[in-house]
Amino acid sequence: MTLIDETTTVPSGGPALPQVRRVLTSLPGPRSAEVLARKADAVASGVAHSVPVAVVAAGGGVVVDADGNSLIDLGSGIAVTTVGNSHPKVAAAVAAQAAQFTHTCFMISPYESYVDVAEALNRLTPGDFAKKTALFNSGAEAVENAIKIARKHTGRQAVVAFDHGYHGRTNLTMALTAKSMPYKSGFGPFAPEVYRVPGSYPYRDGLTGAEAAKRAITLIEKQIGAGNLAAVIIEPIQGEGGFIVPADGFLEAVVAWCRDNGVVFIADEVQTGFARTGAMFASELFGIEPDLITTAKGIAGGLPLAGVTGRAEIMDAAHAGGLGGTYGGNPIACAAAIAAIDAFENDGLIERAQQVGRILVDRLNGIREKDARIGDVRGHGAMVAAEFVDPATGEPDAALTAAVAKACLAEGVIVLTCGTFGNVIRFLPPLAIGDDLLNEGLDVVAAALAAA
Ligand code: PLZ
Repeated sequence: MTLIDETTTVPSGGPALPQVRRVLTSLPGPRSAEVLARKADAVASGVAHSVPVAVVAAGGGVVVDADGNSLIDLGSGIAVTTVGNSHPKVAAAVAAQAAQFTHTCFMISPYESYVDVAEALNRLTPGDFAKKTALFNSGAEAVENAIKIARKHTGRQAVVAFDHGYHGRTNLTMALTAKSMPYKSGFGPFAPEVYRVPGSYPYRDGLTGAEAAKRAITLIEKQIGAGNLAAVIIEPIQGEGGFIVPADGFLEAVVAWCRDNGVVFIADEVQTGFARTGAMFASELFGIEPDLITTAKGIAGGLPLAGVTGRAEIMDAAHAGGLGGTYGGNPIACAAAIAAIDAFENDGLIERAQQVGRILVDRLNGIREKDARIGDVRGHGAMVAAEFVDPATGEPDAALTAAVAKACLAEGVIVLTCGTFGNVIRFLPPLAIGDDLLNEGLDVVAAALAAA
């Protein structure tokens, strides 16, 4: 049980929730346990959860449960609440829009806020060329539509995705996603004309960016044929697959090959977008200008919204009525996005992500230097991970990873795991977290590892 001075300051942009770690019960506490028992009866088992609490409030760097436990949030609901949960600007924009109108269907009668979001995405995404945007509800839906657009534009069908890639849970995006359990197993058949090639995983493949790109491009040319290929889709930093940062030069070489061969290069920035990596978009870190970029997660401070943004001539390939959906670009989600984008641009959140990243990398490298069970620390900005291995063999250690995450939670710190081999702990704190709370969370991680 930990009780910390409740007067700890609330970071700017965070709501007035005490910024403290406070564990009053074992988790789940009695109130949460009741809700989770009802969940087990009422909610399909396939919809699992990793943090066994029932949330009643969240903001700044904490998540508060029904028993009064206040947990340090190092996950942001998988990189969504980057501006902070219930950010005051987002909450006010949502309330105002909800009182004005909640829905018209943009395909029936348009409204200005959708256009505002499109203009902002066209302006903020990398590339000094004419762009257009279409809005959707989820990251997977954005990815599906990016592929539709690329196929229509090129008149070709094949799509290349990469080892360790994650793009969603719908049928086409399951096909694009690499990992079988839990995302695909038993859910086939999967969409055709999706091919997978190795990418760049410097810690495990030891290749330079140029070598890894050559390996991928040779396979594409020999096994698919450039003339059959509509699109290559990749996360600039792979998220669910293990926060894999490609070697320098890899992405540039793949982009150049796509351009030379009339293939649409799609950057899936659903997890990396919106200041998360210390740049507005991770593509900027690698100096690439994707033809299309998919966005979601951080875009609207927790409201469901996603986008496809890219070269106007590609985006306009789809005929009128070929893109859309009942809720895509819902007015409340758009109002939230305008408020969140205002925070990203005007509240110094890119700089904040860089500061958070320096703390994460310094602290984790400090632990790694004394403990060889951390094989690698990597990431950019507030998207950083530690990969856990058996020091003798370098083999992934998923059991240790799970034990550390579980011990952190028992001490009131939410950390998320990821990785094809389940041996990565990823750190994705909300940027509204204070340095004190972040450091306290990392103290807990260090203690959990030492005790494991
Ligand atoms: N593309 C790069 O990271 C979502 C999902 C985890 P949706 N990642 C977290 C899970 O177990 O479902 C994601 C992503 C990248 C696409 C998606 C899909 O976004 O909004 O979940 O559909």
